[in-house]
Amino acid sequence: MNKVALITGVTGQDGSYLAEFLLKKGYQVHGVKRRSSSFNTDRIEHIYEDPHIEKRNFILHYGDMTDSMNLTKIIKDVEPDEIYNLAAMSHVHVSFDVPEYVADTDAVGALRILEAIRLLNLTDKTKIYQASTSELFGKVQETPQNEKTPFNPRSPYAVAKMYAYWITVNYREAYNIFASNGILFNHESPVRGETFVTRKITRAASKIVLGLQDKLYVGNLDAERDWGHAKDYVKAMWMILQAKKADDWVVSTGKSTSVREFLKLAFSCVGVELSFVGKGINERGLVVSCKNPKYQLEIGKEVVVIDSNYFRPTEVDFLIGDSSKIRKELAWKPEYTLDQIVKEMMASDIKLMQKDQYLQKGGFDIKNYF
Ligand code: NAP
Ligand code: G4F
Repeated sequence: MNKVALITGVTGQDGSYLAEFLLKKGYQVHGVKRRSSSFNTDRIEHIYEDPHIEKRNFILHYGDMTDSMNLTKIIKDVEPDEIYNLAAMSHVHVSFDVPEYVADTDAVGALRILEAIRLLNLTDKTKIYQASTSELFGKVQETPQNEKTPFNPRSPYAVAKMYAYWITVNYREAYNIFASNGILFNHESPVRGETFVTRKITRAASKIVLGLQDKLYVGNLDAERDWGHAKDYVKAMWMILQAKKADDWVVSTGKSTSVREFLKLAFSCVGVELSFVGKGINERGLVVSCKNPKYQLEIGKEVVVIDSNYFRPTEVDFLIGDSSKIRKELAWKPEYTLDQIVKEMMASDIKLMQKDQYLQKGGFDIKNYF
């Protein structure tokens, strides 16, 4: 019998990579997606199976983390061996605008899943992975951060995720559920949400060199993150549920890079060297050289500017993870370097923007005609 997995947040960056990964391993994969007024399934189009196919391995269910009855019914119908709870309002800055919604989705949502497992008497059958985050460390108490580092959350998102973390530990201890937290540091990819800083940069750098955008407005250039690749991190999620016992695990690369450095890396992938001048809110990124004859960028052109609207009321300045536990006990290690991640993201966005450019010049997308 194939194992059965249920993924909440299957339409997101991680959900889509995880679904692909588990299908390759022979799982039957069920995904929860929310109803939206336009298609929200771009990231899973390549693995989508039409409901009319008789024996499907990839099945989608409408659902929402704020609806206990709906989640309980899905879990009752699917009886999964493994649940990956990835659904969340995952944008830290936006969480300051919608704090109550974030608490409902990210905190109580996790409780709803755990409680459904308990009420449906699936405690011995169903393992659960909770998508915890390095944002829990917030204003860090020690460096690097590991499983024992105290939490110090700095946003409504992180506070909600802290509840989800502890309720997962509590259900493990109280009801003996195989419930584990993956405390994942930032992970990126070509399908990263467009408003997270890495993707915002790779999209903008692509548009700027193609002449489709003048400049990029960003916030805190000094922030440093431990950036890995989503593909490596979904593998860790699966490994966490294959461990001998439920536990909590830090997943990270162990290297940290500033937003400023990430910007330089992204532009350098297309032959453009940037230099930063000025301080604080007046800092700017200028073109120093452009080695790629395909792109006509003026030397000295201002391409990065600070906009204080992108600063957060409380910031997480610096994160770097110590993932020795998962490396030692589960033999996980990241395959991708940051250079490879940036190159992959830039290549993908250049391709995407070239298509946009072609369409803007009056070309047509063959897909629209059929
Ligand atoms: P993402 O791309 O933002 O995806 C979030 C997913 O959750 C999407 O499928 C979204 O649906 C769904 N969702 C949001 N609100 C929902 C609701 N009320 N009911 C049902 N589904 C809902 O996030 P990600 O980067 O893949 O991250 C996956 C998980 O890991 C999240 O819980 C995130 O907080 C956590 N995490 C991420 C990172 C990272 O660096 N990526 C690091 C640590 C932890 P739509 O597609 O319809 O919006
Ligand atoms: O890319 P970000 O928005 O990611 P952030 O806040 O680190 O959160 C991501 O990683 C967490 C794991 O640690 C996840 F739990 C969470 O769900 C999400 O996936 O911002 C990264 C840094 C921040 O310090 C931010 O202030 O980049 C800085 N930044 C500077 N300018 C910007 C911008 N961030 C965004 N989104 N947009 C900017 O213009």
